[in-house]
Amino acid sequence: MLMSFQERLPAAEERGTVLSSLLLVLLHRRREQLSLLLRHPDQPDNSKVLKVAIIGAPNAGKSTLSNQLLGRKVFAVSKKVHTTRSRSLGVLTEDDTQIILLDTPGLTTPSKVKRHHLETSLLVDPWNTVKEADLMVVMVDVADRWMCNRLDFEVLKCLAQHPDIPAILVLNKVDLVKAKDRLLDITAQLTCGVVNGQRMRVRPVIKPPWLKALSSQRGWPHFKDVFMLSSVDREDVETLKSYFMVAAKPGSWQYHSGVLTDQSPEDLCTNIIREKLLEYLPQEVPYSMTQAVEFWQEGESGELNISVKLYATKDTHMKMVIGAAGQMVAQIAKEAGEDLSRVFLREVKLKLSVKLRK
Ligand SMILES: Nc1nc2c(ncn2[C@@H]2O[C@H](COP(=O)(O)OP(=O)(O)OP(=O)(O)O)[C@@H](O)[C@H]2O)c(=O)[nH]1
Ligand SMILES: [Mg+2]
Repeated sequence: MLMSFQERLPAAEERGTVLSSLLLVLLHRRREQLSLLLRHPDQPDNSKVLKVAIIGAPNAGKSTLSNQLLGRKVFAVSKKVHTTRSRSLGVLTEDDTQIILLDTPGLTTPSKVKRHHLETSLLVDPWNTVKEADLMVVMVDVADRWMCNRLDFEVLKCLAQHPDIPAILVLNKVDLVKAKDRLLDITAQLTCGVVNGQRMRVRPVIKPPWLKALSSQRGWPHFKDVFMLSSVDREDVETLKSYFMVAAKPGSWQYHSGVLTDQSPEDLCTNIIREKLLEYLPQEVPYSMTQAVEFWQEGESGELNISVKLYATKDTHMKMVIGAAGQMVAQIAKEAGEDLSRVFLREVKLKLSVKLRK
């Protein structure tokens, strides 16, 4: 089925984008997706590749950046922490170059793993997959006053454990910072004033003496480059994308150009629904919800009919998800369905039902 579809494609040069979009449409069965993931990469002779791991604190904007780089929303994004629960990858194939983006969950603590129902593997080795990367992107939310003045210990540990992998610093959400000169102070602190082996020529950051004592643990003096950007700004994202394209080295592609992500269609669906639950439900409520895909079928005119059951652990939570006269669950189904239509490039009719399961 995939083969005959590919043969009908009009122009070879459009393959990257067209194929990735269209083949994803067909990926409504895990078996088909696996066959695509396992298919031999269709690389040109002069193929180049770069595997980029994006790490950072929860909510830094890692998934937003990944989506923007891919040009499609394949990762869930929300204003709440721990939107991403497990590492997944996005594949950007353009011309002769393949960029593999590893979107990782934000670092966490044992108490949060329990509270937010996260995978415990995140604690053992939060960024296990980083070791496969050719480039590490450390992302920091500059609008978060608590997080932006020092690199998190887990981030520093990760950098120290992989000294041979080049790392760059990305200061994200610059649109939210009014006094732009603050960005230079933040850069000086997070890089210990050294970028690519060169001491930065910025005005010194004046720190109280007690802060100076901690200075050796605050930043990382081995970043190759620093980017200050807003993941929601197309132009900024293009600049970073060009940097990746230039950094790519001759090597074999890992995936067929039709692959956009390694998430299964079902996972894409439940992650997008989770995103809406995180956006709409208060505090800890969405973290305790679970989901089961009950029905997944292609209709006669090509539309996807999907039915998902949402399980709440408390009666009060269930009432919140349903909302007055069922308005909340209807809104979530509508928005998630619209997002999924954009992901699968076809109409998606999403039905959600809510059940209590203690
Ligand atoms: N204003 C602004 N908001 C941003 C920017 N980048 C991301 N955001 C917002 O920040 C929030 C968190 O974004 P995510 O992409 O989910 O962050 P994450 O790092 O993947 O978070 P986890 O998966 O929880 O670790 C969302 O509400 C985004 O819309 C940016 O450049 N500017
Ligand atoms: Mg994320």
